[in-house]
Amino acid sequence: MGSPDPLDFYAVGALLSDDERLVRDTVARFVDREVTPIIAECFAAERFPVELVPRLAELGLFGATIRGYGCAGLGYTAYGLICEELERGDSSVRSCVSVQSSLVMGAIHQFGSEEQRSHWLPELARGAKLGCFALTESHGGSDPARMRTRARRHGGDWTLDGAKHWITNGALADVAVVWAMTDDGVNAFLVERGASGFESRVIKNKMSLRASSTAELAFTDVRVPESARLPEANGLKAALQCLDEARFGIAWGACGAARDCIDTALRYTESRELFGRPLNQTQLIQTRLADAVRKLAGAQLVAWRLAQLKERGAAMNAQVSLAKWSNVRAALDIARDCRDMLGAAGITLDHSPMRHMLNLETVITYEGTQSIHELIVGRALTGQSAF
Ligand code: TGC
Ligand code: FAD
Repeated sequence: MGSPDPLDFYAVGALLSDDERLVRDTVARFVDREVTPIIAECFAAERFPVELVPRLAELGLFGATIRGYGCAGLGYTAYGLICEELERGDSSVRSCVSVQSSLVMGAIHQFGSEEQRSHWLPELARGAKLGCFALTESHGGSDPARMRTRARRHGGDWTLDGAKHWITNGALADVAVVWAMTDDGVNAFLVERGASGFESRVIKNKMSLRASSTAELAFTDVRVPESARLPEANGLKAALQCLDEARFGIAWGACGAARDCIDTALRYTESRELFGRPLNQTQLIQTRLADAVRKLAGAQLVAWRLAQLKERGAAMNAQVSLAKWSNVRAALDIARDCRDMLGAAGITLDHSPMRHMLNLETVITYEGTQSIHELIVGRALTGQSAF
């Protein structure tokens, strides 16, 4: 009979196509060889490993679900697997791919003109350019509808004034997708690095996602042409549609972080001897491991099913929200318990669970906090908006 794989208890891997397995194994090899060996040091040094960007591009991981424009044209399950394997390495690497793919390339692909698509997408796909997605403002990220960044029309041009906060890759990006209020509601603008009046400042001393670069952006009378406005991004709905894509990737990514934590705890408790026997022969450790695997297995099945719905264009916003919040919550709880099973050793960067745990504190906050997703699900259950 044998035993199920602890890291894939219900054999989700067996549901994958040969192509999907190839994607998963290729990204897994990349993570084992190029991310895992350097990531603790990057986390300690608060350094985003920019040297990985060309490799991520070579592997076709930027804009992977987009067809044409030099992108891989993969399905949603493959995109999910990419996110899962990358986040097994570190949430910061998955974050970079989520922002570039779902938020920047996704926005340009879905809401841009053909000229904007042909200009930007191939460059972003081959990693020659990096992008960022600037929606959040310091006075209230959960409520972007009340944004204060303003775009005013002057003949054929626009001027942007305002500030954005907590922007992944904000100080590294060649182009920012900036969401701003106009007289006709929310619009999105492509603002290039170096534009006069556009400044960025890296946010230091983060205790989470330290291997990711996060910045504040300031816009003072930044002049951009009408051709920099995404013509189809009319209203906050467009930004929220981009977020749905990224939230989907996070639901998968969380499974990767959780897998790495459980894998570490399984190996550690096997070799650690206490009270004359290996730790993994104690009842308490076994029930804790079983509980971690229960949470992971549920998260994996939700992620897999959500991908099936997305492939058919049938995934609803509330389903994405439940998956994002529930899977990240599961991964965070798993990471904390695995950290504890390693005792004091678990608080060091020699082992991954605490790094994942700290990262997941950001992951449960960005792209909509747990409370926001609970309220989105609550609205779907009752038909009443509590916002
Ligand atoms: P609301 O009235 O609910 O909606 C406005 C319009 O948008 C539509 N809509 C959606 N469309 C697509 N997908 C969704 N998930 C949608 N949710 C709503 C809605 O139907 C409506 O359309 P219409 O036609 O009627 O105009 O808007 P609201 O102002 O009440 O806000 C709703 C709320 C709170 C759910 C929304 O503001 C929200 O999701 N807040 C959380 C903000 C957030 O997630 N920010 C993320 C910033 S980006 C980021 O964190 C990147 S991290 C990247 C990384 O490093 O990985
Ligand atoms: P707030 O909105 O101030 O929320 C504070 C608390 O209030 C939370 O617990 C929240 O759940 C709770 N709350 C809010 N509303 C309600 C309510 N109605 N009822 C009950 N409780 C409520 N943003 C971008 O635009 N682009 C990025 O690339 C990006 N990258 C990020 C990277 C990092 C490392 C981090 C930490 C954040 C990033 N963000 C980004 C911002 C992120 O999306 C916001 O932090 C998030 O949306 C929450 O906003 P806030 O931090 O202002 O918290």
